[in-house]
Amino acid sequence: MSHPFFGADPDALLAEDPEIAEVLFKELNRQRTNLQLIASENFTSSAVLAALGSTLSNKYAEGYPGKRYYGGCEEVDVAEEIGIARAKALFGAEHANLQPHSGASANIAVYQAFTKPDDTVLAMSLAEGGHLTHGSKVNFSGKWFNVVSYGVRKEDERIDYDELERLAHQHKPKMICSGATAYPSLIDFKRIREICDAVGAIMWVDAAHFIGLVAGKAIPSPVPYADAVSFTTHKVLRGPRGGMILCKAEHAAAIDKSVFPGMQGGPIMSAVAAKAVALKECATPEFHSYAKQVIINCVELAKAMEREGMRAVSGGTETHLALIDIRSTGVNGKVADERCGRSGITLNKNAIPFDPEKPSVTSGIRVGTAATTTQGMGASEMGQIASLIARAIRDGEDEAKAKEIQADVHALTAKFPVYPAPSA
Ligand code: DSN
Repeated sequence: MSHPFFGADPDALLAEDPEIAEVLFKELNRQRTNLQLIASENFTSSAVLAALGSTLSNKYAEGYPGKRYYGGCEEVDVAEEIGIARAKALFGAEHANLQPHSGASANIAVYQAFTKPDDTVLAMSLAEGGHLTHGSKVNFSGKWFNVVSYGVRKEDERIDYDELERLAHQHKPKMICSGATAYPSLIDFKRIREICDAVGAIMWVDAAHFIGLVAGKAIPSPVPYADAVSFTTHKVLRGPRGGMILCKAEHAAAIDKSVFPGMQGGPIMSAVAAKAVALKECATPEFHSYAKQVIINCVELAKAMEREGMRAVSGGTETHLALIDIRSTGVNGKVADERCGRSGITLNKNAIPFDPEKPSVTSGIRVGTAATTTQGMGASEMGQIASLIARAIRDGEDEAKAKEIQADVHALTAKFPVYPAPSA
């Protein structure tokens, strides 16, 4: 292939739709110049973006490789087969399904494969770090299932495994879910497997946040223990926006049927191909070093936030994210989020365990190091980032001071450019 032209042409977009081209231009500029600290975001490679913006987007491919409901799937079949093989090899999984459009879609498929409406499911409370799809009352999971929640201990803000075990014996859930969106510590999957076995529950791990660290061999894997592991592909894993499910061979047919035709129609084959590209990148020594550095950076960032007078929930982090209790600043999470945004720092307000504030206000912020580590930042930059966040929380209401902080943010990010500079 000497002419790597796959159909996507920026010049065509510029000529045909300058309004949308301008959005793309400005978003690239925002990502290059501001600090990206949202723990669930990252910068994919240009190779992943090329697969995503390709003609594979045009193809209907309902079904699975070799068993499609449409003709002309011979090329996309190859992409999906390569992706499945890479996922199985990378994670040592018995089966992989790359078709879920998102993490929530993957989770719906897991519920449907293993449970029926009104069944009891044990999952981590959203207020203490879980996810909407783990039983929130405003989500299908909380509406259709009897979800019993477990949480963290007050004294150390780590999962209360004894409570989890007690609840499992009391409620006899059909399925136990572990995994969270705002939990900085490692999860004891062996202990959860033992609890599942004792009560005959399916063990489901929603690994969306940390699967990239598992892929990079930086933290222990849930795959040997779990019946099914669902996740998004765009967080530390650094793939395209989308979902994926790994499972034991005995559950392969149930999971595949649950994804299609149970929950989705045609897969987005450009996203499936882009997932395959990301999985290849994850198997490299460079990605392994990256995953380890993400954690080193986050540990440093949490320590630096403590030096700035704020408290890291659970005493720090063992992963890619830290949850910071900012009550000492006298500013709530909502206001801190807004002040940081005004200062060129993108992060999110987040409830801390036993938060006295409403979920729309919160007493904390969540910070992650997936994106800044992709940029090449190291431990020494984490101190600067903590100081910029502290300045923004303190002074970001004042427009002139917010501009000063923004200028310092831009000076830092200019040293670590992501993607080639756009030419206007
Ligand atoms: N929205 C994601 C997060 O930020 O953690 C979870 O789905």
